[in-house]
Amino acid sequence: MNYSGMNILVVGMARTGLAAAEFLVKRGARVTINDAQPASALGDAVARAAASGAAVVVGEHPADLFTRADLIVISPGVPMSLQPVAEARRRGIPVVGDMEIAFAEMKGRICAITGSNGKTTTTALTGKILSDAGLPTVIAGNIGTPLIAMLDRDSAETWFVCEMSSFQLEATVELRPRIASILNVTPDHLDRYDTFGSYASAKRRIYEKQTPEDFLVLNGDDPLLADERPASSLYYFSRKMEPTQGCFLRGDVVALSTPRARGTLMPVHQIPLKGTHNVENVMAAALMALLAGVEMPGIRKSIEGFRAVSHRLQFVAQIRGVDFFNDSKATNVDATIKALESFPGNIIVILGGKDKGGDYGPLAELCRQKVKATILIGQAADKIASSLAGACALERASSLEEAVGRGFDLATPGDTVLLAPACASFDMFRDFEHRGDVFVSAVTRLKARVS
Ligand code: UMA
Repeated sequence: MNYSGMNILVVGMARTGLAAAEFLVKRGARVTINDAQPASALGDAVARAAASGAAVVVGEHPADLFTRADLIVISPGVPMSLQPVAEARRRGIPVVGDMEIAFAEMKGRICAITGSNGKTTTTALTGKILSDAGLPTVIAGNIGTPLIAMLDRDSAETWFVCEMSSFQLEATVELRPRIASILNVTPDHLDRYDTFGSYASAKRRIYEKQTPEDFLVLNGDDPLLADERPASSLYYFSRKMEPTQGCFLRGDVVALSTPRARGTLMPVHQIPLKGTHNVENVMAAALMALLAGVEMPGIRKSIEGFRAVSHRLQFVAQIRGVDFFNDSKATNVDATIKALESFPGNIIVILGGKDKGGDYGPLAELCRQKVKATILIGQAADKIASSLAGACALERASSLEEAVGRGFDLATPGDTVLLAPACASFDMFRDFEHRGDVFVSAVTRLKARVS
């Protein structure tokens, strides 16, 4: 694509916007980067944007900036429904995300992973298997690094293992992953989508441009994914059935049935990650790695050497017999259900944060069975309290640090204090990583104090 002389507006001045602006300026475009926040709230971003050679407009989204652009590059955190974006689209101005620009430029191949939960772990694991096997591998996307920032490592042999959120997928047009996977689709981000159906449709974009030479890996146990009809070659992973082509559980072993490999991959107990949802993540990663050309022994060895990604059911410390786990990435109800299911019982769970329009009711039965007490934080506390009334003891804390201390007071040896909030973090923290870091520091300080 020739961007030379094009008038391009980049919306959002954080990781994605800055990387996109730098990339497009280097290719000769006339770039304006725009953010709703004032310069005082944007820190170093303004200086970095200015240094890239882009014109910088902050503090508002002026309508004419959008309608004068030849192309708009939107950051994932900026909704397509934002009025000036919607108006530009109505006038036929293309609006795309950084992944679309990166894809158009790329010589290598994309292995794209989406889903409501498990994407980061599966992306990190798939990337590790490919890279351990000696394939040139880049891990990027929603996991933290914009794809467009990684093109300096592009070659015809490169695999870009890319975590893709629904926000990123809805801003794609021609993006065509060589391998794509949808891990699961459960309610999330209902503050940004009108309906669950429109959220699910965004996820499906991951395979809509695929052709028969591409591969799609789906969760065979997810009823929402039962009737997909891709043009690409379809593989399933499942804990409940044996697909004719895919990865599945046979007794307590993970097994494969594909044209390239058939038989036992590994016993489940050798998977070094907690929770049945992680067995699914491992199955998806194993299939994708196989499709990328890695052999079974290499896949097994890489899985055995894999450790939990930070903020995903991450063991933090044991204090006087009480285990502390950080699952700050449990930003929706389904992720919290999976976290609770990973422990036998005696859990003190910290829930709450910024509500995303979901229903907390599905947590009640698990709380009744496994949870000794729930400590509520953040804006969603009242809504969660009314959904969980009668299911378990409910307490409130005004900060995460206070919740950690209260959790420890309520616990006896053998219990687990689990941060798995079922909410976004933005009411009290910068993002879920910041929330997890605050939790880890509070636990570390508590440990130093009591030991
Ligand atoms: N902004 C506006 N106008 C708006 C909304 C936001 O100007 O109407 C500005 C904000 O003021 C801010 C900037 O946009 O300065 C933020 O943009 P961004 O949220 O897209 O931030 P990035 O740093 O570019 O991060 C994005 C992803 N963020 C989101 O999807 C919210 C990161 O995913 C991703 O790692 C990164 O691109 C690189 O690909 C984070 C995330 O929370 C981890 N993802 C959600 C999730 O996992 O649930 C989808």
